[in-house]
Amino acid sequence: MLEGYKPWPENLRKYYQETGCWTGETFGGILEQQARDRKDSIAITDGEKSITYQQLDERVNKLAAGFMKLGIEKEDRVVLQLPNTIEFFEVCFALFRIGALPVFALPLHRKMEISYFCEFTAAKAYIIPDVFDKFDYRDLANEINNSIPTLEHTIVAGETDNFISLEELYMDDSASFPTITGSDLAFFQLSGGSTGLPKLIPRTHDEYIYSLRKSVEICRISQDTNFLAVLPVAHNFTMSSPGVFGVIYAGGKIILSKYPSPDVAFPLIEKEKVDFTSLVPPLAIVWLQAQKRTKADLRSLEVIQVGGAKCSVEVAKQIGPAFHCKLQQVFGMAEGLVNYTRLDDDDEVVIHTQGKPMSAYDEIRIVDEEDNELPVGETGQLQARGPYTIIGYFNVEDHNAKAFTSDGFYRTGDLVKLTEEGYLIVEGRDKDQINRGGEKIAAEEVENYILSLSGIHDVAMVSMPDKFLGERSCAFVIKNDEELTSNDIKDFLQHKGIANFKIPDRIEFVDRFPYTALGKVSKKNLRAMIKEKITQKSY
Ligand code: J2J
Repeated sequence: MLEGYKPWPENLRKYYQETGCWTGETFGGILEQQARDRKDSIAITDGEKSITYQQLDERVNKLAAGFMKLGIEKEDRVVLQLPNTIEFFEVCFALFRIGALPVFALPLHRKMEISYFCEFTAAKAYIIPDVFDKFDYRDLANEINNSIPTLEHTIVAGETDNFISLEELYMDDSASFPTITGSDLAFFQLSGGSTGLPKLIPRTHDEYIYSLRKSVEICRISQDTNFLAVLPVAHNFTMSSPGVFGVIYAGGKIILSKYPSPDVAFPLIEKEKVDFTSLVPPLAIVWLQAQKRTKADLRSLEVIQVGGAKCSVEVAKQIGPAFHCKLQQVFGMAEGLVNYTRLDDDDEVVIHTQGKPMSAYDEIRIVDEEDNELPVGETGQLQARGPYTIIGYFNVEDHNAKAFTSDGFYRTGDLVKLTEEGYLIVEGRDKDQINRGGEKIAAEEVENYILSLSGIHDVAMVSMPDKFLGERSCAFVIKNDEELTSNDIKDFLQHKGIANFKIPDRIEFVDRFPYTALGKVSKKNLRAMIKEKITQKSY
C-alpha cells in the first residue's frame, strides 16, 4: 500500500460493493471491453488524426510494455502534463494498465507547481509535450530535472531533444501486466486548494468509475455521443462529468479541441457533428457572442454543460435559445460530489439552480459554523459524503483533520442553499480561494510566493468581482521598500514560475490591513474595499 494513502475502511467498502455502487471494474477492463464491443468505431479524433477503440487498446498495450521496460511499476507516480491530444489517452490508459499512477497536472502549470507535484509524490517520471501554446515544456523539464532525486525519466511527446521519446516506447512485447482491482488506486487529481500548496486527491477505479456510470446515465451519453472536449481533459470536470472518461465508458466518440476558442471549436462541431460539450461560464459568454456571427453549422449540439464556477442567470437564460440545445448546469469538485440539473428539468430549475447530487447514495448537509444542520432554504456550508467523494487527501494528515468531519464528510467550503425540490444554489464560498472563471487559486499559496520577495512586509489576496470571469484576484500589499512596483511583483512571480492565472490581476499597495475582532486580517473588508473602488470606476 502506498505510504500516505489511507484506503477506504472495510465497512464502507463492503457497503458500496453490496449496494452495487462499486463493481470492481477497472479502467483497463473498460478499454478492453470497448475494444471488443466497439472495435472499429472511432474512440478519439482531433479533427485530423483519429484512433479506433481497437487501435487505442493495442497502442495502450504497446506503450504499457514500454513503460514497464523503463522500470515504471505498479503504484509508481508519473506526473502527466499533456494537452488535449490522443497521446494523453494512450499514456493514461497505459499507466492504468500497469497500475502506475498518473498525477494530472494542467498544461498551464509551471516550475513551482510541477516540481512540487514531482517532489511531493516522489514521482518517477514526468511526461510532457515538446511545445504547446508557444511554451516549450522541455525548458521546464530542464529546469526541474536535477532538483528532484526520484525523477528518473522525462518523456516527451514530439521532438525530444535529449529526453526519452514517447513514440519510441511503443513496443511489440508480450509483456504480462500486473493484476489491477477496483479498489486499487488509479490516479491523483488536483484540488483547487485553499491553504498552501495544492492537495492531491487519490482516486480508486471503483469510486471514479461509479461517478462515470452515474454521469453517463444522467447525461444520456451513449455510443452515438460525439463529445467535444475544449477545456483541458486533465481537469476533473472535462474528465469525468461525464467528460472524456465517461464517453469511453459509454463507447462514444471524443473530439479533442486544442483550444476552446470558437474559431477552433465551432468548425469541429460542424465537421464532427458534436452533440455534447462542457464549458466554464466565461467561455459560454465568448461562445454566445461568436454564435451570433458564425457561419459554422452548430445544429448538431444537443447539450451544453456549464460548470466550474457560478453561471449567472443572464448567461444561463441565453444558452438554450442561442444554440437550440439544452443547458445543463454542473456543480462539482475534484474531491467528489457532482450535482447536475437533469435534461428534462424545467427551464426555471436549469437556469436558477446548480443541480442536485447525481447519486441516491450522496449524502449532503448544509451546516452553520458550529456544524449544526440548517433548515431547508437557509444558506450554509456544504458537506458531502458518498461513494465517490474522497475521505482524505494524500499524505496530509493534519489538513485532513480539518477538511473532513469526524464522521467522514468532506467540508466543501462552498456556501449553498437547498430548494424544496432538493436542488442546490451556490451562494458563495467560505474557503480562502479565488475562482477565476473556473480556474481555482488558493490565496495562501500566492501570498507565500509574494512574501518571499524582498521589500514585501505583508500581503493578502482576495477576489474582486469581474463581469467576464466572475472573479479576478487582487493582492493587497504592505511594502517596506518604497521603490517596489506592481510590475516588480508580477515579474518576480513570472520568473519564479507559477501558472499565469495565479498572478494577481491587480495589486493595491496599502499601509495597513483591516482586522477582525479576533485579530485576523479581514479579507471580507478587503473584498469590500476593492469592490467599492472598482465599481466607482464603473469597470
Ligand atoms: C459555482 N461554483 C462551482 C458551479 C464548481 C464538475 C464540475 C466542476 C468541477 C470543478 C468538477 C460550480 N457553480 N456550477 O470537478 O467534476 C466551484 C465550487 C467547488 C469548486 C471545485 C466537476 N462548479 N464550482 O470545478 O475541483 O467552489 O472542480 O467546490 O476544479 O469549484 O473545483 P474543481
